[in-house]
Amino acid sequence: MARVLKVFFHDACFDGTTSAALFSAFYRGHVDTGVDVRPVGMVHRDGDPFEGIALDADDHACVDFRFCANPRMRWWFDHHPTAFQPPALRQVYDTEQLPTWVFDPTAPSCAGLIMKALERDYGWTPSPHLADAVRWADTIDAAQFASAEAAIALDEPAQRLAAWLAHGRSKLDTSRYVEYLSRQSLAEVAARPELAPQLALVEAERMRELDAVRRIGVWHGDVIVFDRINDVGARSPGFLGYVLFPTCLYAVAATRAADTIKISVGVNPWSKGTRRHDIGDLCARFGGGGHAVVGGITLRADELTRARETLTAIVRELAA
Ligand SMILES: [Mn+2]
Repeated sequence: MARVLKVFFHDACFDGTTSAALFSAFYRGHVDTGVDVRPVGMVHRDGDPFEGIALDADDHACVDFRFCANPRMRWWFDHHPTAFQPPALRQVYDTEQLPTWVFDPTAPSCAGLIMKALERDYGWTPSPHLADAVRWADTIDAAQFASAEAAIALDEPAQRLAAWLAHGRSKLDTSRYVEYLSRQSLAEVAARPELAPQLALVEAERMRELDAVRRIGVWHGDVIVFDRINDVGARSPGFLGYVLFPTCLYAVAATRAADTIKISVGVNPWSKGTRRHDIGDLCARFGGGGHAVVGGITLRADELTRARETLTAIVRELAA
């Protein structure tokens, strides 16, 4: 029987899935060629996101997602400043100093952090197609685009796949996507029959979405707010918000899916204004997390009142 590796990754995220694909390829290439890799998508939520998650494989890794103090989580890589929740978990990381736990909040992407760490510690370098995906993870996760228009372009396979991931497909889909990406280039994965039709839909939806987002934006000072809580299944506008409302400093979106309500907060990367808040800290105070310039809070779908209060409180703080 093949040994099983579970790789927990930040779901619905280009960096998270690229990190998982990269680590899977490393494990197959360097640790155990016959390993059976099972990618598991994770979402940020209030409390311990690992509660009820079985660490029942032969080996476990967690990438681009919160620190898990369970010693069975042998591998951990992250770059989120809010990785340690509660913050006391930082002591476990500092005390144990496992060489297989790597944290660098200054890394633009987790995939980039993993690539550097694996080369430094194991002399392992990825295939060119994975190195290319890692470069895209750096660009996309750190929003290093020249303009909001460039950020929402769908010309490159990486950008079409990132848009598809942001649309929040099922966990089964992202797990399979990670498996594909660990073996094929972004262009090859995007052309797969399981994915190509979905990517075409993403492009068609883009035009309709621009119209919808233009209609629902509401200003609070220099904060643009997209409240889509009553429109179940509607998505966070992401960079579309900055294309349509280029003078905003902050964008806040509230969205609801079948089982979750999500509040996303971002600083306009192309704003001439000066950021007044640490978004990750702000979101962490409401049970979420993130980076200095982007973060979010995920609540259960039945926490409607709490979601509304959280949205109001966050907008008030940002606009003040
Ligand atoms: Mn990331």
